[in-house]
Amino acid sequence: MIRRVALLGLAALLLLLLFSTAPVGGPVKPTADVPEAEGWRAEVVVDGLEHPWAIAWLPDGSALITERPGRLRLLRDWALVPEPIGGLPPILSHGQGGLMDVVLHPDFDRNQLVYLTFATGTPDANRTALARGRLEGTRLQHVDVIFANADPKSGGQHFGSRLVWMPDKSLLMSIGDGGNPPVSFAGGNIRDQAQRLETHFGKMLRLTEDGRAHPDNPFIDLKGARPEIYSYGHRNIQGLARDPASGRVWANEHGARGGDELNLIEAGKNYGWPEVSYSLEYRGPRVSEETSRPGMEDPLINWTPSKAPSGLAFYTGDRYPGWQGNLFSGALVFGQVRRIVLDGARVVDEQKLTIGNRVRDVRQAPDGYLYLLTDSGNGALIRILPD
Ligand SMILES: [Ca+2]
Repeated sequence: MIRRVALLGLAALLLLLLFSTAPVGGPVKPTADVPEAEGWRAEVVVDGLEHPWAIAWLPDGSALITERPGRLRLLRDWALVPEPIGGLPPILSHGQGGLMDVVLHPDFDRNQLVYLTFATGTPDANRTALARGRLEGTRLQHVDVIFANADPKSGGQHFGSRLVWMPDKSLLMSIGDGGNPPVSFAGGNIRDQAQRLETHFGKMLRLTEDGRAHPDNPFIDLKGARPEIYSYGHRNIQGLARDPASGRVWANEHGARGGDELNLIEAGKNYGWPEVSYSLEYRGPRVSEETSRPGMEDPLINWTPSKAPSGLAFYTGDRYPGWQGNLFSGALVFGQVRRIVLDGARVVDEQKLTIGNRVRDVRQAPDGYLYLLTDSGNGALIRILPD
């Protein structure tokens, strides 16, 4: 009798395994609210910025700050120089687009090269682009647009765009999916392009320092594919960071309603959008019935409801006890920064730093402190201090 019950139990277990519809990796539990991080305080360094988007620190302790309407500002001796940096390429300020990310070349000390991502064109036909120029005093000289999306889109949504350097001085650059329905492209919703290797929409690119396709890119020999593509199936990556010790590249991207994601980015991989998502359409129904599929990467975090992730930093300093090796992800909607504790490639804990304004960027400065840019209220640069 006992043996028969055991056999029945075993059969039931086998049936359960056989017909289980759970995805391979298991559903990614949403993280809505999380506990407050302790041991920190915020102080405003400077304010009066208009929609600041990104900050890059210069070797002399000053910094460059982008403002989305198309200005590059110089912060010198902890004060904004009134006159913006001159010599920028033509920038389209429209909706979510404008001047976005700024990074310095790894050999900036020697070559003074500054890289900028921005929207260019017109409200009806615009592209995400990458420019490079040499910083001489308060002006960019020898400015070249070294990459632009091969195809124009219409409207003011989903431009991306963040940059991060790889150790071989190549550059990862994110480009958004082009916008929500009914924004169209080639007879369908433009967001479907995130799954099509023929366009740059909804992709992570890997470029040489001159803006060309990296020769090791995963689809470089695939006929019809854009050679710049590094990974695909992204909606709109707004934060990008690299762990210099492990080499892991982390990105956070927006869903529509819910389903914002943290992903570990690897060459050639498909991150699912819009075929696989935890997101809802703004009008209510699911974007997809599927949240996971073999051959597509599951997010490490599913932020539902949306926190609207922005800048992302991997913290390597020692200014705050216990924070080394953590990710810090800005949140536009909740006016927070999320502290994400990792164990290798796994997320093991998440906390929040409540700031109270939309956080657009999070960066670690050479002084070892974390700095934020807020783009609501009186746009500010904020320093996080241990308390
Ligand atoms: Ca995804």
